Amino acid sequence: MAEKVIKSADKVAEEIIEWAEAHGLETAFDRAERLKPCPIGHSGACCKICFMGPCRLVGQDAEEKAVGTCGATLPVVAARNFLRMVAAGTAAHSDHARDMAYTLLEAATGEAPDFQIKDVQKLHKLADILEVPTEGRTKEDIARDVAEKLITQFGQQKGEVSFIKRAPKKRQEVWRKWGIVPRGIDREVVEAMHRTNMGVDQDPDNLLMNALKVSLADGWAGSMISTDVTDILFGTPRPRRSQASIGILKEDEVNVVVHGHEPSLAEMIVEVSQESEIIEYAKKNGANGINLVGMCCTANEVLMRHGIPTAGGFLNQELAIMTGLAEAIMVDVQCIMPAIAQAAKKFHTKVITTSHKGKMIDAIHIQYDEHRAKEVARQILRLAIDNYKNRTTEGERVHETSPVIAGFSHEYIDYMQGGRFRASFRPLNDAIMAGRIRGVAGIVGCNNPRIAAQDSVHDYLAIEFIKNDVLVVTTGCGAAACAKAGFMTPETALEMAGPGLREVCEAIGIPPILHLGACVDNSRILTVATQMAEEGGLGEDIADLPAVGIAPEWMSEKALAIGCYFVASGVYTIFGSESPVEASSEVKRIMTEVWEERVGGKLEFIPDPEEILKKSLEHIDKKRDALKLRKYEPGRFGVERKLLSMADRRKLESPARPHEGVK
Ligand code: NFS
Repeated sequence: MAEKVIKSADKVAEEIIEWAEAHGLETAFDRAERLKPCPIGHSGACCKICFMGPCRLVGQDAEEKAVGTCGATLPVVAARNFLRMVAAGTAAHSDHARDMAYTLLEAATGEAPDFQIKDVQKLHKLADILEVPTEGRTKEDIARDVAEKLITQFGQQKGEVSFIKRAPKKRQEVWRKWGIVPRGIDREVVEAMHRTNMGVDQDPDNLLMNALKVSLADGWAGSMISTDVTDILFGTPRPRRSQASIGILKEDEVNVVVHGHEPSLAEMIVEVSQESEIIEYAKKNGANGINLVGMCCTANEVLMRHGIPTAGGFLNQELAIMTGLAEAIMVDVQCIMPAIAQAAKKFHTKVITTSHKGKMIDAIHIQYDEHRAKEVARQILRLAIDNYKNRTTEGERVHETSPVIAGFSHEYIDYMQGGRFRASFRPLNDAIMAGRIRGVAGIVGCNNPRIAAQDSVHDYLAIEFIKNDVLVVTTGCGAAACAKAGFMTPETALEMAGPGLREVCEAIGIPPILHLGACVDNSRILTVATQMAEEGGLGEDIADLPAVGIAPEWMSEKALAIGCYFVASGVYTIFGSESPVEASSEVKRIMTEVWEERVGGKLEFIPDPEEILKKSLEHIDKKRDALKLRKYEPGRFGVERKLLSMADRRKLESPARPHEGVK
C-alpha cells in the first residue's frame, strides 16, 4: 500500500482535506498534484512579453546560446520576468495602501463618518516624519494634512519617497549610491512595466537593480503607509489572546469569514456585529449569535487589533467552506481563490465580493463604500444571518483550536522593554550582544500546495530557530501557521526555546515567536530592525544585524516584492522552493554575489528546509563575528530546561516534518 501523503501540518485542515477526498471534492492540493507546473515558465525561461512569442529559451547551453525572436537572451528574459513579478507585488501592497490613505483623508474631513482617528499618538509620530505641524491643531486637521501628504507619495515624480529617511543613515547612502531610492510609488511600478516591455531594458543587471528599487517603493513606502494609516484609524496593536484554526467555526452561531487584505470593511463588520439589533436578528433566526472569523491577512489585521480568531491562511479558504458551517465568506482583494465560489456551490455558503477591483463569477457582489461603511457591513451580516437556516448536515465539522497571542507592534515591543517613558531596544540589543539571543529570524509569506505539507516548513523553522536561541518575528500566513500549531503563547513556545532566549523573553515578557501582523506589516520588521541598528552595539545598519529573512512556502508576487526590499535593506533572504529564475545562472549570480556586494543582502532559493536552517544560522554567526560579539554557545545561559512528559512534547511538536508529505 502506498504511504499516506500528509498534505497539511494543520491537523484540522488535514482532516477536512481527507474528508473532501473521500467525498469527491477537489481542493488546491488536488489541483496542484494534477497540474504540474510548466518547467519552462517555472524556471523563468519563457518570454511572453510580445506576440512574436512566447519564446521558450531551452536546450543545451541555453544560457549562452538561446535567444528569442528579438534576440533576447535567457538572463534578460529571466530578469525581466522577475522584475515584472516584483512590480506586481509592489502594486498590490501599494494600491491597498492608497485606499487606506484615502480612508484616512475622508475620516478626517467627515466624508467617511463611520471612521475615526483612534491612535492620536501614532498620528503625531507620522506628522512629525512628514513635517506636518501639530501645535494647537485638531486631530482631524492633522490627519487631513498627513493623508494628503501620503497620497502625494503615490504620484510623486521626482525626489525621494518620504519614509526613506526612516532607514538608518548608512542604508540611505547605499541606496543613493546605487540610484535605487524610489521617487514615487506609482512612478516606479510604471517604469518597471515600461522597462520590461519589448525592446527596452536588455541588461539583466540593470533590470535586477530596478527590481530592488521598485521593491523599496513597497517596503519603505506602500506597505509602510498601509501599516501606519491602519494603526491610526483602528489602533496600534497590542497583545491579545485568541484562537486559531478552522475549528473555530461554531455549530450554533452564524459564522462569517472575513477574507482578503484591506481591513476597512472588516473593521466595520467587527463593530456592527456587536450591535444589539444585529445580534437579536441572528437570534430571531435561530442562532445563538454571530461568530466572526478571519482568513489570510484580513485575519491578521482583526486578530492583532480585536482578538478575532483566525481560521488560517491562504490554503484554508476552500477548507473553511467544506465544514458546511460558514454562512458567508466576505472577500475584498488579494489571495482570494476563485475556487471558493465553486466550492461554495456544494454547500450553503454565500461568497460575497466587495471591491470593484475583485469580482468573481458565481459570487454575490455587494460594493463596499467607505461613505456608508457600516450600512454595507450590516447588509452583509444580514445576508449571512438569513442564510443560517440553509445549513445542511453536509461538511466536515472539526472543533479543535489552538490558543494564540498576537498583536506585537513595533510600539509595543518598544514599550515592553522599558515602559512608556523609558521605551528602548536596549534589553534586546544587550541580549544579542551577550549571546543570550543568537540573532533574529523573520519568517514570513504564504502557503503553497507545491511546497511540502502546508505549514510544515514554517513550523519546522520557527521551532528550530527558537531552540537555537534565535528570536522569531513572523507575519502573514507564516504567522497563521505558527498560531494554528499552538506555538504562539508564551507557555508553549517558551518550553521549546533555548535557555538564553527563554530567559530574555521571560524577563521582557514576550513570547519567543512574535506575531507582527499582516504581510504589509513586514514594514514593522523594517522599523524594528532600524531601531535595533540605531540603538547601538549591533553596528550602524540593518545589514550589520545578525538576522535573516525567510519566506519558506511562498507563492505570491507580493512575497517576491517583500523579499527584494529585505535584500535592498541589507538582509540575507531565503525563499523555499525552486527559484523562479532557475534557468539563468547569470541572474542567480547577480541576485547573490552582485547584490550582496552592493547592498549587503542577497536572495537565494533553497528547497530543503534543513539547508535553510543551516545557512541561516551560519549567516547569523558570521554577522556576530563581524560585529566582534561574544561567540554564541548553546546552553551557556539560562536555567536547565524543565523536562516535558512525552504527552506534553507530542502536543508541542508540529504534526509533520517538512520532508514528510512532499509530493
Ligand atoms: Ni502575504 Fe496575505 Fe498569505 Fe501570501 Fe497571501 S494572505 S499578503 S501573499 S498567501 S502570506
